[in-house]
Amino acid sequence: MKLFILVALFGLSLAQHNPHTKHGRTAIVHLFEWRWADIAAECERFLGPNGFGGVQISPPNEHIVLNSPWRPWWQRYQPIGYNLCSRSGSEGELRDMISRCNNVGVNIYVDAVINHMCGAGGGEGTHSSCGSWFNAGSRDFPSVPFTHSDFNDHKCRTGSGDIENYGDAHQVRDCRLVGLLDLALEKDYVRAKVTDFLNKLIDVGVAGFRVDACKHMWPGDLAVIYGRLHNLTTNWFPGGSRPFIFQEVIDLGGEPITSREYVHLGRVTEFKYGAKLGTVFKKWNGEKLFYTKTWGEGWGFMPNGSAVAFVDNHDNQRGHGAGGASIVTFWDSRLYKMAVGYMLAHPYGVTRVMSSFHWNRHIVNGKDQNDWMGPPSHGNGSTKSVPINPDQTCGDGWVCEHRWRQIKNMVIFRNVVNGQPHSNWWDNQSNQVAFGRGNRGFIVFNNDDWDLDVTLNTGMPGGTYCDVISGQKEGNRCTGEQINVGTDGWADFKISNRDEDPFVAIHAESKL
Ligand SMILES: *[C@@H]1O[C@H](CO)[C@@H](O)[C@H](O)[C@H]1NC(C)=O
Ligand SMILES: *[C@@H]1O[C@H](CO)[C@@H](O)[C@H](O)[C@H]1NC(C)=O
Ligand SMILES: *[C@@H]1O[C@H](CO)[C@@H](O)[C@H](O)[C@H]1NC(C)=O
Ligand SMILES: CC(=O)N[C@H]1CO[C@H](CO)[C@@H](O)[C@@H]1O
Repeated sequence: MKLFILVALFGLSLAQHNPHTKHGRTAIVHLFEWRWADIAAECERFLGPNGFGGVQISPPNEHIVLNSPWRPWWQRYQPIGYNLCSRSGSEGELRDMISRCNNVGVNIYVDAVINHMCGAGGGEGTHSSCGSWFNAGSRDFPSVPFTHSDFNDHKCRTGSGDIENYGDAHQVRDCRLVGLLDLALEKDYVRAKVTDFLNKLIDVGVAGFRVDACKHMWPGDLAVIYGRLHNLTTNWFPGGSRPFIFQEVIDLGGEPITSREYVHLGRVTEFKYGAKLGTVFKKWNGEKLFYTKTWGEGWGFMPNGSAVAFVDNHDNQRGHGAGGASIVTFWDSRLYKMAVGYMLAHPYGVTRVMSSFHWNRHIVNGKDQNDWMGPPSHGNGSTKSVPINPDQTCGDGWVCEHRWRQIKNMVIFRNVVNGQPHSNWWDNQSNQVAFGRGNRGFIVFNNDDWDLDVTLNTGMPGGTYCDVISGQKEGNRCTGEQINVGTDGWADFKISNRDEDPFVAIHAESKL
């Protein structure tokens, strides 16, 4: 009987590891701070047609609105309540986006901020995205409603009421994260309010949640909340589908709280992945690309079935969160394309691609003075929409890494090779490596300071393939370099270290 219950619980939570992507799609994109109307259009015109499996959206619920600094991106990580009007648009626009994306096979994952409300110094008034009144000082949020007894102030044992020591798991979970009012998630009332909010989104059609700040919540409280979530709506998902849960737990080692405490509840964001991959591509600490022969669990990452992998996220691309200067971002576009290409070619984890906005980066003594800057906005503070240029790039300060040819084509590569093993590894004991995915795809990197000129076993059927990095297959022609694979599967590769993109990738659907 006990064994039966254990098996049932295990099965239930494992279900929360499944992203429910459709049509064999394998990558998620974070459209950071995009407006709902733009995401809906992007699903239809770009993400669906190019095989993206889903979008992580910015928090959709009511948040604080700040003037100083002016409308920072992090105001959306300061909830005022669970009404669904935000900087990205109204509830109507949110609902319209969710159904239009679902209709083209692109899932929506909501960034769920449930650890806390706004900062203790958030003041009193109606400076919130739906205009609800609140008083941070007296812990009063009538639009939920939450009052002072719904917060952990009495439970925290530090002098300041904030987390002072990350070595103390009780502080990390019971005190305020950088002053943010910490919700008492052990209270049934608070759990019910949070669950109602998440269930409303599930019923509208979202496929799951990126759960913010999980390190700061007790796994037992999260287990209860997740356990009360509805199944996904059968309008778009098979009956009995559990929401996909991926939890933000920053664990680079050295702290008492580890990602292991959360992996049974859902997937967890693997922060070691981008920190290490950045170090390797930057060749810091004597790292070489050939050491990645054992990439994945062999590098001490969490089990494959538990991980969400990413090169950078909205925090660590601007020095917040974890990973520091080793993180590669769009600011180092040449290395970034290679690192994202490597991630998408490699079988580890559910992969998430970042899509950013530009800001006026201004680094003084290693710290970006403008790390707070919000998305491209009009003078009245409203977020600009994303214009698409004739060459398919984005305008008005939206970077749209996911539209870069090399990254978009590697998302397609990952779908084409899905389920195939990591195979035919080659390296030069330095920074030139190659590997395949069964007989469906092959990729070669030259991150050395000299040319690569080698003949390699690709494991692919003979024929002429179009390199999807220097170009792509359009109709029956190739806009980039062509690679001839012999009937024995071997092919010559030449990659100059001075190439704009010193890597080459071919796959079954890029065959001419
Ligand atoms: C989800 O679906 C499963 C399988 O159909 C069912 O047993 C379970 O009760 C459902 N859960 C909820 C919360 O509806
Ligand atoms: C790891 O998980 C991914 C995604 O769930 C899967 O496609 C892949 O085959 C797995 N890789 C390995 C090495 O088991
Ligand atoms: C803000 O300004 C933009 C551009 O002028 C305009 O389209 C938008 O409606 C304005 N929003 C509000 C809330 O006034
Ligand atoms: C250590 C090293 O650099 N080994 C080889 C790397 O690859 C090139 C050819 O691509 C060789 O010439 C190097 O000897």
